[in-house]
Amino acid sequence: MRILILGGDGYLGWPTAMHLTGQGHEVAVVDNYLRRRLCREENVEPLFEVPNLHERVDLWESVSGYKVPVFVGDLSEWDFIAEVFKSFTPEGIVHYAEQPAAPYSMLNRRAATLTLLNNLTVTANVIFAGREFCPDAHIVKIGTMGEYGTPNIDIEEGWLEVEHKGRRQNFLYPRQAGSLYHTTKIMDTDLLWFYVRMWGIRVTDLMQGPVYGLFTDENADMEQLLPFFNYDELFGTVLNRFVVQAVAGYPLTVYGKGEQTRGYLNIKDTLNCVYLSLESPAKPGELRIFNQFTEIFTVNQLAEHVQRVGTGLGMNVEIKPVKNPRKEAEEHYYNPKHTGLLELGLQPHYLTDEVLAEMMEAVLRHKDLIQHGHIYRQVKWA
Ligand code: USQ
Repeated sequence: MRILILGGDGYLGWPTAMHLTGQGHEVAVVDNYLRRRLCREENVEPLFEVPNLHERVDLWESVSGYKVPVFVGDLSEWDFIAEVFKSFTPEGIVHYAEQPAAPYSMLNRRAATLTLLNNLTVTANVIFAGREFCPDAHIVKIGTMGEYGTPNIDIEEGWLEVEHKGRRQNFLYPRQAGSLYHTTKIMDTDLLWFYVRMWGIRVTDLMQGPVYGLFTDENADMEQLLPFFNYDELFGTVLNRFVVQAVAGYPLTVYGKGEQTRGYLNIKDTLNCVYLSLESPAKPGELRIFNQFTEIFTVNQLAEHVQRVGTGLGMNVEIKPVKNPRKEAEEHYYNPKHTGLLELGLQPHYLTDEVLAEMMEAVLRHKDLIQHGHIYRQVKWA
């Protein structure tokens, strides 16, 4: 299959490109280096330097033999996206091309506007370019479990059947996000759902939980092929942050009560979920939604697990609850369904002591680069 990866430079985009070529697909990547630019502007560079896309593609070709064409440009510009879609004519489109960080979206007005404009304009352009140049292409969009928020009822997989005054109708499951970033993902889903109904496009929307990890089957032997690894408050996700904090001897930053509960997954499972979705695409006129995570943890459980494994490796790991910079429920009900991807064949990689130890050992090799000042800067959400 010809697969176009939008956001192919990112934490998930680049590993996905390698994984899909390894599965025999023809892959091209597109990126405008927005994530790199924002990290530089906010002085929160990832743990180690990562080669640019052209360099990564050359390295990957040298070890695998696969050639991945690169398009560098801004997908919110119509002329650019039209050119890319016209020349590559994808059958599958993996859409990661968004400002991906909730804390960044809450930083200030400029960051909020950038997140809104980028995420919505790119999603709209993907829909329009798909319609014009490859109307049968299947769009696999990365959404987020954060679209649902933390309601006091079970979270279904995308849809909820509502009975009202004796009549029934299936609706998108009610959404109420906790950050502007998550709100743009709700708006993306609404846009996609509108054009699924209007034009019969085919879409899989993956409601993903926080991802952790560095290693995939494709990069394990070559450090230069590793993805970005952010550990700062703006772009780092919680488990990656805790691993770096443990290695740095920085007390683990549990926000508030630490009973915030989310569904997590290993980066290897993200790649498989995208692969499985592409292999059995949504039908024309279908918005298919999967909840994409494999295990549920509280922040306290993650911190205790990191502390136990770190201590076993001879580290001195303290847990120190800090004032929560976010506005979120710190104790809540959480019971989301997640059977769709398992039914498609997902075989989860769970968070074992070995997985955590492997991450800690990798971070240990870069310990000197950890900037303590990047870890907790208290971007207030409200
Ligand atoms: N948290 C801490 N301490 C920290 C960092 C985070 O207690 O040092 C807490 C947060 O308050 C939150 C939970 O850990 O309750 C998860 O935070 P996170 O930063 O790992 O995840 P989040 O900001 O929600 O966003 C991440 C990704 C985003 C994805 C989302 C899935 O950046 O792209 O959409 O995870 S979800 O959280 O399910 O919405």
